[in-house]
Amino acid sequence: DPQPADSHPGVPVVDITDTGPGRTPLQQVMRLMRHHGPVLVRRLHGRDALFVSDLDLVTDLADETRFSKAVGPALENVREFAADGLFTAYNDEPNWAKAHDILMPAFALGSMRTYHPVMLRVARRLIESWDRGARDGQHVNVPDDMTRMTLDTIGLAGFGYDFGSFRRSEPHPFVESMVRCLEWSMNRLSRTPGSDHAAADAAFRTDADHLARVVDDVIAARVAAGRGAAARDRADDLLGLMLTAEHPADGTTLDTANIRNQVITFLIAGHETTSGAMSFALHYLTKHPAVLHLVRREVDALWGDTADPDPTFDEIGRLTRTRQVLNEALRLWPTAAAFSRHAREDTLLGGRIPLRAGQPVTVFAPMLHRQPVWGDNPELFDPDRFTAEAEAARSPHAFKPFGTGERACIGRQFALHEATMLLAMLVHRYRLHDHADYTLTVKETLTLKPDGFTLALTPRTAADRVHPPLPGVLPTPERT
Ligand code: FDE
Repeated sequence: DPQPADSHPGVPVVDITDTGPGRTPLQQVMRLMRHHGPVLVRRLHGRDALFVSDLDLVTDLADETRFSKAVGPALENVREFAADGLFTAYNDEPNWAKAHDILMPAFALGSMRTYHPVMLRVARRLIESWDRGARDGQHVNVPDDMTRMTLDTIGLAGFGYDFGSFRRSEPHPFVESMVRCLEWSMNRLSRTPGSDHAAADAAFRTDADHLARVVDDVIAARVAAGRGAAARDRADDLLGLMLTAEHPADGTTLDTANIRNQVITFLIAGHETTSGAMSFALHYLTKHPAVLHLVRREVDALWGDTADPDPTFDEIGRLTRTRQVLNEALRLWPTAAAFSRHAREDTLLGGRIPLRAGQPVTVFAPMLHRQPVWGDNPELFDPDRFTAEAEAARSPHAFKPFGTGERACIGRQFALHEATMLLAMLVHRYRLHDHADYTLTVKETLTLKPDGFTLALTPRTAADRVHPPLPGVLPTPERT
């Protein structure tokens, strides 16, 4: 349980009990930090939480010899439906190391080659649906469609299961249940002690049971496909590994209950965060024509006039600009905004803040990503912050959208490959019209996404794809 705040001399204590955290608790912390600075204790109903975004403190917390992941209060709530899945497992829970070791190879960079065709197939579903929107003059709902795409991708790539999200006019029921479970996890943090939440808890149980049922279907579909050749071919996807791979240490496989928790975990972790990141990136592209122009140059250089390019795995690795746009979107809005750490032994954080062993500290990425290390205009969207030179000159701890250390995001390469490819394909194919002059409003359901962001689309033409030479670049001399 939390330390009384007055044991942190010099750290401001902000009591939010009167207003509560509201529907946007993360953006509230951003406001509090803008006012009180990058280290603060937020007090709610007498419960204290220490938030930090100071670079030297985050650097200290990344020291794995002194600190490790804490399953903070928010993740404790997520544990109610993801239990000992990778994201929510305690460090010393045997299933964490076991599942981590078994699944790691499936997330190594080389494995992305295997997922590439599936990612491309799902990207084309989105494009088919956006083509229809463009033809009929309909707006597309960006975050909703990104979520369709990422759910289908993780379902097919990870588990050989097709959610068929683009065939539905409403989100897949799994998504609706999942979003309500995440909302319940978030809202449960701000409950007034003694108030009655029986109805909310019962609704949560229904949703959590629904998630478990869908996942049991996913697993059953694979087990039924059973011993056939098709199943053998897919034995190296996530589900195949979980059902068959033996842990090198003791030769055992994961138990059924844990496999269910892992599938729920991957379906959640693998799609909400990634779809939010792509949505923010598209938002910034529509607002920054000069940046959009540079991304167009990059994709046109690769795919030129081909109306339906066939992106290869290696081409995605060459989309430097596109990747920088994504990183810059994740800087301003890290869709998994916070993660928690705790000290292994009693210690002084950053040499100045006393911490007891096990006491949680929350690293708050949205404000870490706006610290002075980012220059004097951190609100400005500028992908040049992620050129190789700029990155080399900056501390690696200044940018933490994927967490840190051994509990950092296992899906990072997966998410980046999927998102970079889709963004590039969209920029190559469409003119993006900010028809509603959209003003960014960020919706929170533990993760972040732009609320109500829609675009109008028209196809780009061959003429759109002809670029004059870059200023300062001499034309190639004519061969004689
Ligand atoms: C993880 C993660 C993290 C960390 C958390 C803590 O520390 O608590 C973070 C921050 C993240 N993650 C983020 C993110 C973002 C994005 C876009 C993503 N993410 C994506 C993805 C995809 C997939 C599949 C995933 N993801 C997954 C995952 C997992 C499983 C985990 C756990 C790990 C361990 O082991 O712990 C994570 N992720 Fe992420």
